[in-house]
Amino acid sequence: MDTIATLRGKYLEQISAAPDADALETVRLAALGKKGEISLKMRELGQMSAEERQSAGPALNALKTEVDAALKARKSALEDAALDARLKSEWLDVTLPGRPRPMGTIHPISQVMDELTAIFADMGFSVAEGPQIESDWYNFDALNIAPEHPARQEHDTFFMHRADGDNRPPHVLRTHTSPVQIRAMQDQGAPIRVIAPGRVYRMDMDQTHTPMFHQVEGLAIDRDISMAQLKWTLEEFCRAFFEVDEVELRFRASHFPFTEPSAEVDIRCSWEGGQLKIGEGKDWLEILGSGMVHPKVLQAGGIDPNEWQGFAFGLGIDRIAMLKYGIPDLRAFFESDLRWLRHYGFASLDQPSLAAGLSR
Ligand code: 2NM
Repeated sequence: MDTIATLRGKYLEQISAAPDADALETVRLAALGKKGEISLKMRELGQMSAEERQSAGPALNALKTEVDAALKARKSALEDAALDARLKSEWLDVTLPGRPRPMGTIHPISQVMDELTAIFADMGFSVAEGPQIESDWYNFDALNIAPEHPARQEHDTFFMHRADGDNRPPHVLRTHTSPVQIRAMQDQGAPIRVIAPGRVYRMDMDQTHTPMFHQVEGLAIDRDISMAQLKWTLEEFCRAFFEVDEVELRFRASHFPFTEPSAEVDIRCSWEGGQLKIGEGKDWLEILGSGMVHPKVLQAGGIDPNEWQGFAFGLGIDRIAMLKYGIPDLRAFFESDLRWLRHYGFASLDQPSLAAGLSR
């Protein structure tokens, strides 16, 4: 049997040489485990004479305490070393620049729609939406567009296919957002103030026309609404949209089936060096159509024309987007060319609000 001094030397050396927690545990079991060498020695105390026990007891106890302490110290030294190693291998340089990620942009048409909506919302208009495939009643009849009107002929409007023998009137791709206004009148009644922005379709394709384009129409019905309020509303809109202090509008008599009287509206501008300036100059730019809603159209919307009257207007979103942001070619709007979208697109976190100012 080893002496206490031998045991002490052996285990303290094994403890300090243990390379990791597993090895250290093996040493602990060999020394202090249930069948460990020191534990067995302590059990032998019972068979000793009182004299022997008096010298061996305290010595063994001291040995046990010392080995125990050495195990604990080694354990914490190994843990410290492991943590140091992790910190060395897992460090992170938080000063490195971020990796750039490709970012999408807001399409100019979406941007302009959001701008329009913010401006008209501020004037008390809500937004209405409706189907892009319409019955010909909502798209034409309700708007006082007679069956013989050129817009109802095959070459202007996209008609949906009907099965042979199905003689119901055809559905069409809406040619304007006016059917949304009819639906809004039917749903909400009078008084009403709505705008209807969205896609419309006409069979037209050249330098300045695409078969799908975007329109916003406005409608305000009340007991005593006149062209005076129409004029103020449109001036206020143009001032906010083009971000100029003064605008001048010119109303030219015109004709639409759904309004009476009707007016086309021009805005004063100048073109100098290819640069458009709104609100000053000698030129006029046609920007929208408008008028007082025809009594038959009010009737189609379920509103009594003897009690109510109001104005309506319509303008092309694509065109005013081109004017405001200097975009030269209409067709590029719908080509999904990423270079074009990055150039003319808007940052997604830079959305229009009247408080922030409308432009970037
Ligand atoms: C325009 C010109 C004039 C218009 C009419 C209506 C409705 F449904 F309320 F009668 N909405 N929009 C209208 C009037 C549209 O676009 C050039």
